[in-house]
Formats: sequence, C-alpha cells, structure tokens
Amino acid sequence: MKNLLPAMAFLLAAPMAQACETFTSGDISVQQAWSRASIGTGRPAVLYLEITNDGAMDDALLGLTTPAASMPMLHETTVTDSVAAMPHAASIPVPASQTVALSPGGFHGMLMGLTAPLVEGEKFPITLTFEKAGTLDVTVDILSMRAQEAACVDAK
Ligand SMILES: [Cu+2]
Repeated sequence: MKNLLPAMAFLLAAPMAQACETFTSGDISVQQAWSRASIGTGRPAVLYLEITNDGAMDDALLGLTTPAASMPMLHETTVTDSVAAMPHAASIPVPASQTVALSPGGFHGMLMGLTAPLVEGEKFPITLTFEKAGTLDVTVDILSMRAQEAACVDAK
C-alpha cells in the first residue's frame, strides 16, 4: 500500500493534458473555451475560445448569454498610439473554412456582473448565438488567475 503514494504524488504533479471538449452546431464548432478564476464578483471575468467554421458560408458570432454573468459582452482589444482600449464588438466574423480565436489581446468575451465568483477547476455553461448556425451551448473551464492559454490540447 505505501508503494502507491509516490506514484500518486507524481500523477498529481503532472496531470495528463486533457483533450479539448468540442461543441458543434451545424458547420460551427467551438473548443478551448476557458476563463480565469475571479476574486469575488466586483470585476468582470474574461472568456476565451476557438471557433471553427467548416462550412462554405461566412458566419458571425453575435453574442452570448450565461447564468454566470448578468451582462456578458463581446469585446475587442485594440491598441492605438500605445493606448489599449476594449470597444464593444457588435459581432465577431467567422469566415468560411477558417478558425477564429477569442484570445488574450484580441477578441474576447467580457463577463460583466458575475453572479458568483469563478473558482479555479470548476466549469460554467454559456450559450453562443451565431448569425447562421443559431445557438450553441458550450462549457467553459475556469483556469488559474494567471492562465494565458487553454489547458487542453486540440484533438486535431
Ligand atoms: Cu473586455
């Protein structure tokens, strides 16, 4: 029995990279959906993910809803004369046969009005609305406050 302990410690220290969960609606699929743990609910949380359009028609992400936040929005990070700003993005284009990333420094979701703190290791649901593909339910992984990229690996 005591020989098991070193092996278990190793497993905890080096978890295997898990495959990204993929969510699909028609020609649109979403993976690598993640957010960061929050301190309380006073500040907005981020939302990052990858959208792939396998179809022949351009589509666009129009918005999102989630029970995790009362006012989720789409933002774009822009830098003009070294001043960063985050204007509201009315929609995010997802051209035919392309993958678009919502990632740090670019397009992202901003979850304003968190209904509860986001806790590292937990998940929450979001519903994305696309112009052509309609709605798509996606599960978001909550990573550490310092995370810079998804913790899962594309299965491609
Ligand atoms: Cu923002």
